Parts: sequence; structure tokens; C-alpha cells
Amino acid sequence: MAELAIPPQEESVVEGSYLENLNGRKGITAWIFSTDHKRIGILYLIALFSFFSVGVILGILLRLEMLSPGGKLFSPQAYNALFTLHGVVMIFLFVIPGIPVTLGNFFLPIQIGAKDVAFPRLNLLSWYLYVIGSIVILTALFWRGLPDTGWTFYVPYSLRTTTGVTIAVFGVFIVGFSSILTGLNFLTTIHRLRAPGMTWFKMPLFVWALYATAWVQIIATPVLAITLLLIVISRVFGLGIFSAAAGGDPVLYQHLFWIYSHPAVYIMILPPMGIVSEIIATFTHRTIFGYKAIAMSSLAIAFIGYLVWGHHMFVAGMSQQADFIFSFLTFLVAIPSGIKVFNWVASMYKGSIDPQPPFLYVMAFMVLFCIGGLSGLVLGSLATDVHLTATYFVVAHFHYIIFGGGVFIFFGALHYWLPKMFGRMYNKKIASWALVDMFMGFNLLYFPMFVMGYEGMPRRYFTYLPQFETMQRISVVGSWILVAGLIVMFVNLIHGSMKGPRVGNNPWGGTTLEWSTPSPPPHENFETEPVVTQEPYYHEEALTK
Ligand code: HEM
Ligand SMILES: [Cu+2]
Repeated sequence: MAELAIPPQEESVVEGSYLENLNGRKGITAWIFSTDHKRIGILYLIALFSFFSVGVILGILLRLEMLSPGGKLFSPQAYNALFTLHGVVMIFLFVIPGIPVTLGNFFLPIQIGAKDVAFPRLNLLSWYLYVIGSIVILTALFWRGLPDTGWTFYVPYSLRTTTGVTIAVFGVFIVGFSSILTGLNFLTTIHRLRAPGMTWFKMPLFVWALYATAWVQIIATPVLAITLLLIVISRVFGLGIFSAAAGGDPVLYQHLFWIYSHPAVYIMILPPMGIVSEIIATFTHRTIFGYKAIAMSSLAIAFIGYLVWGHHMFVAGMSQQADFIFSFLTFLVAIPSGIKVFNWVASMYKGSIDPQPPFLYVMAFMVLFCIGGLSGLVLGSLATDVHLTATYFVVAHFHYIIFGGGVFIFFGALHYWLPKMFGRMYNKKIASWALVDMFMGFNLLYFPMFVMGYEGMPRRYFTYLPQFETMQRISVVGSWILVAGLIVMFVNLIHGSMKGPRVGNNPWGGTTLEWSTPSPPPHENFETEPVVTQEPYYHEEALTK
């Protein structure tokens, strides 16, 4: 692996790179009117992690309430509003837009050898829609108060509550279009803008993951849009489509909501899975095991993922047939996910592993994702789900998968690609120790929730029975340890990207196209259009082992 060449003199990293303002534009306008995919990716990065910070603060407050039973800190109403906003912010403003709009926007065109995405102005519009939608959601704070329904906005309560559900739901509706337009842009880019020689089976696995995700964004998101619009129309005009008293059906809402929201979990997890393949190939110095199987498993997960939404409704009164079918299909999804995990482990076998921070994040992901996945199988089986649904077991399950899986890899991807984006390196020791601290805090925070849920602790309650006190307190302390690690990680990354030692084109010895460009990349990514001849993740020395 090429050692970092740190040049003696301090020369500006900006010159000639996308960070240099063009056409005499200065300051913020050079950013918010730019159609450059790299700049739009960074605009999203700033917005998303600002919302993530808000979401974390809300999460910490939710935990603080549990320091002792009896709801000492917040009223029941305030607690309901807290977990609703926490869920809405984390799901709709952070993890669903997530990796595609930030690192996908920045690296997709470069990884396929293109100058930009297919529709640069549409890309900028999708960012505006994201910002406008987020602001509309938050205005609920000042207009009738924060919604108190939970992030799922279940009827009939969301039709009755006097809080700002209408405006919040309308905000989510707007943000949804940002997701649809991003999917459309990426799909067209991958089909039309690949460099000469970049055939489908020469594409990096991150690009395959974004491709599968784009299909889910385009097909599933309109279902959520219609459903939320029906909530708005029902609240404003009294349309009875979800009200039993008016001849409507409240369970229909649950079907429509999860027909989007379950495939949406694959919008959250497929891009991180693509990045795991990238990082493993780079830090094991091996050609990835089962490239085609991994690529196809992304499409298989996206497809089967449309067919399992009913596993969120095993106690909603569906027929036994429906229960059995949805439970069976839920197990089916585990197969392509298992293929990925198996191929990742096989790729590490006999690899010469370089345990750099991005790779350590993949190790943490492997443990947390598997705990999340296996607990998902427990929830997918009818007999146990009837016992565990709507308890802390579910809260632990989705935090392990979404946060421990998806978001930990988002952090790992920042450690992998920020040196490329800003041309400077962070402190690797601090990065590794911050991860160790976060891994411990995370498990202290969420693992007790599996146990409490199994013992009957319901989710969304502002108080609890004395028998849960010890475990609630362990979980609260875990949340503080986790947040301490998060702060150290962010400070280290931001300081490193602004002041850290310079890096060359390829600090990690990666083999995909972005590592052939300067760090940071130039405006048009490549001086001359690259011609691709190599298989992805081609490692000469690996072939001799
Ligand atoms: C330090 C970080 C975090 C903490 C301390 C935290 C804590 C919590 C707690 C305690 C609840 C359960 C509230 C209850 O049912 O009584 C909750 C719910 C939830 N969390 Fe988190 N969380 C964190 C990060 C995240 C992340 C990163 C995501 C997703 C990307 C997320 C998504 C959710 C969702 C969707 C809910 C369900 C809200 C509802 O019931 O409507 N959380 N969180
Ligand atoms: Cu689901």
C-alpha cells in the first residue's frame, strides 16, 4: 500500500479542485446555486448531519426521562411529541435521504467515470425540495404544536389529534419528492453515463446498491406520497377513507404506510451494504468473493422487500393466511442478505487485512447488523411477534439494524471517503478509539432493551414498572457513552478535513475510479474520459495467493 506522501510546503488544496469557486461566484451563492454533484452532495451532508444532531439530542432526552420511573422530566404529551419528532427527523430527514444524496451524489458519477449526474439542475431542485420539506415539517412546532402520533402517523389518532399533524405530514410529502427525483437521476446516470468499458459487471458494488435503491425510491415513494396526502385531505375536508365510522378502513392506512415503509428500510440499508463491499475489497487487498452474487443480491433484496410489509401488522387482525404468507416471505429476505454476509466473510478469508478505521467500522457493522438481523427473524415469526410487537424489543431491533448497521457504515464511509473529498487525513488513532467507545455505548444503550422488551416493557410509554429500573439506568448511561464517542468522532473528522495532513490520490490503495483522481477531485472529475479495462476490485497480488 502506498504510504502517505506529506509534502513539506502548505499549498492550497482548493486550487483546481471542485472546492475552488468558479465564474466569479463567492460565498454561499457559489454553493446553493451550484449544480455540481460534488457540491450538492456536501450541501446535503451539512443539512443531514445537522438534523442527525437534533435527532440525537431528542434521543438522549427520551432516555433521560427513563432515569427514574414516574415521568419526572416530561409530561406524557411532551414525551409523545419527543419520540415522534425523534423518529420523523431520524427516518425522513436523515437515514432515508442518507448515503444516496450525500456520498452517492459525490461518488456515483466518479465511480462510473462520468462528469456529473444525468440531470444536474434536477439534482439541485431535489436539494431545495429536501430543505423546503424539512422546514415545513418543523413549522409544526409553531403551528398547533409538534405531532404526538409516533413517526408512523397511525390513524385513527392522527385524524383526531389537535397537534400539527397536517403540516408535518405535508412536509414529509414534499421531502418524498426529493427522494423520487434522486432515484430518477441516479437510474438515468447509471444507464446512460458509464465510461467506455464500464459494462454492468464492471461497475463497483456501491453503484449496484445505489441502482437497486433507486428502483425502490421511484416505485415505493409515490405510495407514501398518496397515503400522506389522504391524511391531509381527511383532516382538512373530513374524507372518511380511513375512518370506520364513515365507511372507511383504518387498517388500510397501515397497509399503505408499510407498503412504502418496509421497502424504505432497504433504501436505508442497501447503500451501506454497497459500501461494506467497497471497504472490504480495499482493506483486504483481495478481489471480492462472489462479485456477481453480491450485485444480484442487492436487486433480490429490493424486489422481495416489496412483498413483506404485512409483518408489521401481525396483530392488526389480518387473516391467518395473510399472516403465514407475510411471515414466510420475511424469512425469504434473509437469504440474499445472508449471501452478502457470507461473501464478505469469504472475502476477508486469507486477505491481508489492514485494520484502518473504515475497516474497523465494517467489523462493528458485522456484529451489530447480525444482531439486528437475527432479532428481525424472531419478530418475523408469528408466535414470538405476537408477544414482542410494540415493546422495547422492536425498538432495540430497528436501532441495531438502522443505527448499528446503516448509520455506523455511514460513519465508516466518511472515514473512507472524506480524505478523498477534502484532500486531508484525520487522526486515525482517535478515530479508532472513538469507534470502540461508540460500540460499547451502543450495546449498553440498546441491548438491555431486548431484555426489557422480552419481559413486557411497552415502547412509547413515558414511565415504567420498578422491575425495569436497573436496565433502564444501564441504557441511559449507555446513551451518554455513545454520544461522547459521536462528538469525538465528528470533531476529529471535521478538524482532519480542514487542518489534517495532505493525502495523495489514493491513501488507502483502493482500486475503483475515484482513487485515480486527485484529492480533492477537479471540477469535471477527470481531465480525460477514463476507459475501463479492469474487473472491479482487481488486485494483482491477490491472484498469486
Ligand atoms: C443517540 C442516539 C439515539 C438514541 C439515544 C435513541 C433513543 C430512542 C428511544 C429511547 C426510542 C424509544 C422511545 C419509546 O418508544 O419510548 C427511540 C425511538 C425511535 N428511534 Fe431512536 N435513538 C437514537 C438514534 C436513532 C437513529 C440513528 C435512528 C434512525 C436512523 C432512530 C430512529 C428511531 C425511531 C424510528 C424510533 C421510533 C419512534 C416512534 O416510536 O415513533 N433513533 N429512539
Ligand atoms: Cu418491515
